[in-house]
Amino acid sequence: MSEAAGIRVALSGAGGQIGAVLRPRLLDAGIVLRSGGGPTALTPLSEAETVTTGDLRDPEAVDRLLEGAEVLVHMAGTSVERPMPEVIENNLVALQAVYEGARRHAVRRVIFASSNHAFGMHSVNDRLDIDAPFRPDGAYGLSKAWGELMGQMYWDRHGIEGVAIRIGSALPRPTEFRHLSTWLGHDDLTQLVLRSIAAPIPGYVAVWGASNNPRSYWDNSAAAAAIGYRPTQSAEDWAEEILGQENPLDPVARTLQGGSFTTIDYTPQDQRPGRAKG
Ligand code: 15L
Repeated sequence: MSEAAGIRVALSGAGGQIGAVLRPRLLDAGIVLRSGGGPTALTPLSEAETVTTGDLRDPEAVDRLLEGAEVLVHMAGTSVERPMPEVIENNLVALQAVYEGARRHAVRRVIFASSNHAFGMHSVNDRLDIDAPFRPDGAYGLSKAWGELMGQMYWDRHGIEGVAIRIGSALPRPTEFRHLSTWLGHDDLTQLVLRSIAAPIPGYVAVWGASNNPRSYWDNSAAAAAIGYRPTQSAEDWAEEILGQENPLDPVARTLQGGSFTTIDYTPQDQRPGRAKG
């Protein structure tokens, strides 16, 4: 059991990759869980879990998910680079529907799955603190920047508390060179979400979603301390193995924090307006 025990939490995106990791772990922590699986019909994992389905652009689906919830953990949406119209529907239109639902149901706090890709065009040589400027690496990253600002706005205008978790690479283990900087282990992910649910916060806060990686691109000291997040996992435990492998990224993607996302539909330097064509 944890300090989050007994809190009524709605989890959107419960049928997704991160949702699947979180469901049993939030239940183990004593949370009373309502899991929204989008189009996927989920089977409750225990008596402490109820399940819903539906497209979150539909206010009735949002109502089913948020009925009785104190906190929403919003993991639903497009989670990879996709064409802008699709990202707008799933990550902007649906997010606003969810926040409006949070107002209707007097949800106290929304935990938003932001992403490192809202900052992906920063150089790998930069170490970003929590106030670093957004530099999205595509439509997906841009939607996460918008989502963070939406969280800030719903706190400022409507008093809904917010935590934006800028998720790095949430994987069972790091498998490639970039992950030595971006990995978020599942134990740390769970701790981060539980702290985001239960910690007292001053309204709206952002935090980097990363483990305790010595090669991290992000300085999480202040933000993590603010919610009492103390990561216990480190990508460095796999460094020897990973450094012996080839880096799968192309030469440009290796230089930018967002990795492979940064060179999707990318204009090379020598083809940009005003640049000499080589
Ligand atoms: C993300 O935000 C994505 O959802 C995930 O698929 C990974 O690409 C991850 O970031 C990452 O940067 O490794």
